[in-house]
This record gives sequence, structure tokens and C-alpha cells, in this order.
Amino acid sequence: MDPNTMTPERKKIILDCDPGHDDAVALLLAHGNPDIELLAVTTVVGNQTLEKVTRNALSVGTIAGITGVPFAAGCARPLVRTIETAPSIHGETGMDGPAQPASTIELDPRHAVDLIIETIMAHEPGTVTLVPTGGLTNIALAARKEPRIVERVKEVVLMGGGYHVGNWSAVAEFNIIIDPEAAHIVFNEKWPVVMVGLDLTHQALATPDVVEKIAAVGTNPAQFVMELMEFFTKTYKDAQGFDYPPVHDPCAVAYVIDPTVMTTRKVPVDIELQGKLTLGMTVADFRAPAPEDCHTSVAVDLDHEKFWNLVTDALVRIGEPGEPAAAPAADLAAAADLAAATAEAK
Ligand SMILES: [Ca+2]
Repeated sequence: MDPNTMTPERKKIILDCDPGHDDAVALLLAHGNPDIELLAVTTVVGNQTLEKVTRNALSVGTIAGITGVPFAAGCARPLVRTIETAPSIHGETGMDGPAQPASTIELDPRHAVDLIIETIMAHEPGTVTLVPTGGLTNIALAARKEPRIVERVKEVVLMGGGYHVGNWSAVAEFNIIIDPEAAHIVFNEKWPVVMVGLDLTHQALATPDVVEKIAAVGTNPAQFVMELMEFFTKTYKDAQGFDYPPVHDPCAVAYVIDPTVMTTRKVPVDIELQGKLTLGMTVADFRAPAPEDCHTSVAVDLDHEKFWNLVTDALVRIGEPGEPAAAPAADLAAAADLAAATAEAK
């Protein structure tokens, strides 16, 4: 099956990410969905160091069987702040859990910021959507280096922030607080910004029925997602008290595929840079009516079933084209049990 022939007008996106368990699912969704044309994958420091998240991105790209799409590494540190990573959620590799195959994808020699700019400038105005699912360092720098991209981009659909909740402080979300100055740039440029924040992504839980559906796909990439979710479930339980992990990043991709997967509301959003307790807060002004020149909106309610159907459908379409991962953990455990039982019997 050629997913490219399914629809005439595919939505062109650049995925700027920091894999990251949920970034991995976002990449698989973007590649496997027939309505998306993935123009480039760029990486940025965030969940782990740039080196680690870039290796993870290449690894996921290999599992997904992505070819002909440039992958480029971007900024290794935030604009102003020191590096803050998230090993409590994503582990030491940034994508702990499943075995990672050696990548068959070669890293593009360009800096991600240049690749983002060149890709946007090479396409018709109003056709490229930026989908950042990490800190906003690359996107902010791209807007500063080539300001013309701001009016050429169709919209920026980002995972980050939250208008009522935080996860890295009482009021701030990780992607925003790790580089609030970059976020300030991105939210204040006049391109349309859709903030797919925690208010929405905390509805995208990998509940047992979801995990069952993914398991039923029965392919190597699906097995890979299962193992990601297994690890993610444990860290989200231990570090943040969730029964089931919120799978944030693919929500932004899902919005681009089908905006009816969630409701949004147009409200002004700005980034707090001064507050002692509120640094990195995405301050959303819900007073009605929204100003006429309001160019930001926030995601509110998710259609959980529609969202996960998109993810499962993408996995079905991907099939098993990538390098198979090493023996699944369950097999290894079974082999260890067998070895122990054999030793005991002697
Ligand atoms: Ca991410």
C-alpha cells in the first residue's frame, strides 16, 4: 500500500523534537498517516542532551522505515538558561525501555535551524506547518535568523505549556520552562500558534484498552511502542502519580491531521519571564471577547478514541519495514527464567 496516493493534498510538516517516548509516537504517527507529508525532522536539546535525542530520532526513523526525509540536529543548549533534561521521565538515554537498533539513516550535515529555514523558504507560502514537540530553541532561532519565515509558515502547532496546569513547576510545563526566552519569541511572533498543552495532553492517556489495541497490531514498530509505553507508565506513576501516562507529543501531529480530534479556543497567550514562582508559565487570557488580532489558540478537549485510532492506524500502515528491534524484553525475561530454572534443576 502506498500511503502517498491516499489524498491529493497532504499537509506538509516539519517535526522539531527531542525523543522522548512521546516524540517517538509523534514521529511514527506523522510518518504513518497518509494525510501528512513529513518534510524534515529536526532535534533540539530537551528530554536529554542533543546527542542522545538525535540518536533516538534516527533510531525511531529507522524503525518506522523513513527514507528520503532529512534529519538534522539543532541547538545543544537553550538560548539563555543552562541545560535541564528529564531523566526522571525518559531515563538516561532519553528513550529508555525498548532496545534501539543501529540507525540506517544518515544525519543531514546542516544545522536544524538552517534546514527549517531552507525548507520553509523552498515551499509555497502558507503550506508548511511547524510542529515543535520539544523546547522552542530551534524555532525561535529560525525566526530570528530568517524573519521572513514567520509570514510563510501556515501555523505553528506546538506541544507545550498549559493554561491551568504545570508539570515541571506548579504552573509551567517542561518544554516551555527549559527555554522560556525561546518560547517568548515563538508566542510573540505573529504567526498562528496552536498551543497543544497539558490541559489537552493529560487527556491522551495510554489506558489499558489503548495498549491492547496497539498490541493487536502485532508488528515490530507496535512492539516498540508497547515497550515505550511500559517504561513511560512506570516513570509517570513514580514521578508524577499518574495511573496511565499522558502521551503528549502525538496530539500536536493529530491536530494537523484532523483538527476535529480536539476543540480549541482562541485566547491570547504570553510567556512569563520574570516571575519568581511563575517562570515559564503560559499565561492565557480567557476574558471574552478575544482581541481581533489574536493569533494564538489553546487546545481544550480531546476525542480520546479518535486520537488513538489515528495512532493505531498509522502503525498498521507502517507495517514492519524498519530494522527489527532486538529480542523483546518479555522474551529475554523468559529466557532468563528458563536459564535460572535449568540451573536450579542441576
Ligand atoms: Ca517532546
